[in-house]
Amino acid sequence: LAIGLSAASNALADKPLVIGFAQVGAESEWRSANTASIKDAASKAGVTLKFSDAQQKQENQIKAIRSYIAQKVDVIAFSPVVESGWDTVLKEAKSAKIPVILTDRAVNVTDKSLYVTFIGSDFVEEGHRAGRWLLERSKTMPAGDINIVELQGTVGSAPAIDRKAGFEKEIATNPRLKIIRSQTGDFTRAKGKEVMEAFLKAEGKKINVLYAHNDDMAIGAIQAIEEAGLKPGKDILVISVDGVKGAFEAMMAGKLNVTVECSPLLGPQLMQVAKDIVAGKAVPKRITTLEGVFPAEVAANEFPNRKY
Ligand code: GYE
Repeated sequence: LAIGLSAASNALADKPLVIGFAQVGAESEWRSANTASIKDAASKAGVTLKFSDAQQKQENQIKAIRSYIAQKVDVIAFSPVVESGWDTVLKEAKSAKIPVILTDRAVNVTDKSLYVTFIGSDFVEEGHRAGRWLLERSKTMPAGDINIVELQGTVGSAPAIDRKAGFEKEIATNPRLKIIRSQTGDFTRAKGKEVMEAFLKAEGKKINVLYAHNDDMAIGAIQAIEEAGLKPGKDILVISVDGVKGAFEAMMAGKLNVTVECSPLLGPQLMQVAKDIVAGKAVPKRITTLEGVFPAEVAANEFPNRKY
């Protein structure tokens, strides 16, 4: 590891580890589960956690990171709202010799030494999985175009960029599958509903499929579909990502067709990795979360096993 922690590591044996965590916000069920996982894991690991909520604004996250630098925390961890614009503040952390761990979302920096490791899902793969489910399903659908509307996550965020790219690449293998509208719903239920209303107004019954980058937007959109007098899950197939309880409930009600799992339970891994870094152990640059795909057919069986 390039980051110098030599003197610090001895003293740390008796002092609890202090981690400053800059969270994205509280925009979704996923995010609430992620926050709970981090807080819970910190207390179980005897870690002192300083926690801030950026309300989905990069400037708030930058401020929080600067305050953690000023407070000389042992480790800074954060889930970057968007991918770009982190070079300056990460350089400040590096000069202060505070190791940085990215959780959940990636950053776009040319100097990869600005963070130690990135723990989180493979969002491109999630997009592929969503696309693959639709490719299979399309075999049973009547001939002709299959018109898709897409609800994107937060503009410029890693999951929105990657889930879009993976899905597009996958469905490009079948020319019947066409994305006719695509807009951000900022990962929230309210925006998901609002944007779906606009899609329905513009395209009406032409819409065959909704692909939402997270469950919350899908759940908001399901309401819009019902209010328009259509049946979500039947008249319009609904595909989303995360696998939160609300998605399983929607699947059991027949309103959501499939959710691609993305685990928010990153807390225990984060605490372990932070301790390893401070102890001077080498950690992998990329730690990928393992996850599955849950179609509606298995929802009732899986529901009791869901942890978020
Ligand atoms: O899918 C969404 C949340 O970054 C993976 O952020 C996370 C995403 C998650 O708001 O629900």
